[in-house]
Amino acid sequence: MSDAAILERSQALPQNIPQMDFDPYDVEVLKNPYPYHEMMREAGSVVWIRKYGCWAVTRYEEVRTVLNDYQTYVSSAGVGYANFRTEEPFRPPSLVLEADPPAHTRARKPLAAAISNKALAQHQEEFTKQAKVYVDRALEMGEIDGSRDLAVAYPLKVFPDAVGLAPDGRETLLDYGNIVFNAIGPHKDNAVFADATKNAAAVTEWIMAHCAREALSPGGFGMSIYEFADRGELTEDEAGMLVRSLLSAGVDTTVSGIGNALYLFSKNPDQWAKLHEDPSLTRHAFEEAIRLESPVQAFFRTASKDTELSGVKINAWDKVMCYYASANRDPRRWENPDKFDITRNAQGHLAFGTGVHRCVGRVVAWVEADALLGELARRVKAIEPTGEPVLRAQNAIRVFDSIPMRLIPA
Ligand code: OVV
Repeated sequence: MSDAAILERSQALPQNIPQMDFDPYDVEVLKNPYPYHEMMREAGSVVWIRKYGCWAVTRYEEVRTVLNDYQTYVSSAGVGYANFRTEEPFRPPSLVLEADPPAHTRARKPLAAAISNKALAQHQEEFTKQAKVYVDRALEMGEIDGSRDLAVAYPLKVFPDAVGLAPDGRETLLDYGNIVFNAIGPHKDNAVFADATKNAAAVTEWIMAHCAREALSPGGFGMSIYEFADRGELTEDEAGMLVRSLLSAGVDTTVSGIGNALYLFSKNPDQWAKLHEDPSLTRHAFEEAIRLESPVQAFFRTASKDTELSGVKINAWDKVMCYYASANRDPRRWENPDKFDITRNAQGHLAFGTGVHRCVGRVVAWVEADALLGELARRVKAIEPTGEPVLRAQNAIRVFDSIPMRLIPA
């Protein structure tokens, strides 16, 4: 939509629909989003974002409703602000993320098989061993950057290893993830997106080369996707595209989840004391951490027809921004929602989404978090902040580039 068309549409909306004037992609908002989430939640069940001419849902109930109705709210027009109906997609669409059933169902199956519990069990020992290596190193250093030395270093070792990639050039995975997730936001007049995509051509070329069969070692998640091609269930190109999905979705998300957990623990020493006392709470604590500091803050859906959502008329092909991070702090759903409490039951949080698109890789995230945070829980008595954490301005992901901390050994 042109700016003029957006203005016209905004002016024509019924009086009772809350219209938001702030820019969700302003750097200041990205760095301090929660007051804006609260403002939207309190304004109404569905709000209109004037700057972009799209809807936003921020309450738990409406986010769930939209995500669970994949026929009305489709992913095939893109899960970012860009509308694939009227705009050329930024990259060839993902076969899973940017697809609807039945194509989505068919594409998801090989991904789910590649990272099934059985497949993961074969890598479990290595994930555990590497957690010891990285925690040993961190304890030796004493003062560390929780982001660089743990939240980035560990996933960037174990995940590409499990996929079957060679060790060289892995930082490119971070650059690519940063491109893909920033592309969820607006592309026009957006400095964050422009900055992330400066080297997009070279980064994309590296990624696509590493999605090829020749780049993948036997026994990894990547090669097991190519086994579907061997059986004629996927074309060679489709297999490559699904490996691209692994590489797109598998790194930044876990880097963020683990880092956000470390950040929360550094700010809440009583919660770390609890975890140290009972490391069997690790999984529970990780779920609570990603409820409160959700790696993916929001994805979009697109209305496939005229519809109504909580009494608000949505037009066919309108974009709807679904705020997982806000649903996860909705006081209508959570008691004391802004409190980090590792003993609370965080089940039902929407950090992995819900419905047919619910994160297919969450098992990998759990294995990584269990291994690394579990090892820390056993061996670290206290985590002390030694400086201010630095948040990255990112259009979709909440991630710290730096979390200075001191680890006190048990
Ligand atoms: C969940 C997710 C995020 C980013 C990319 C993809 C999936 C993909 O399939 O490429």
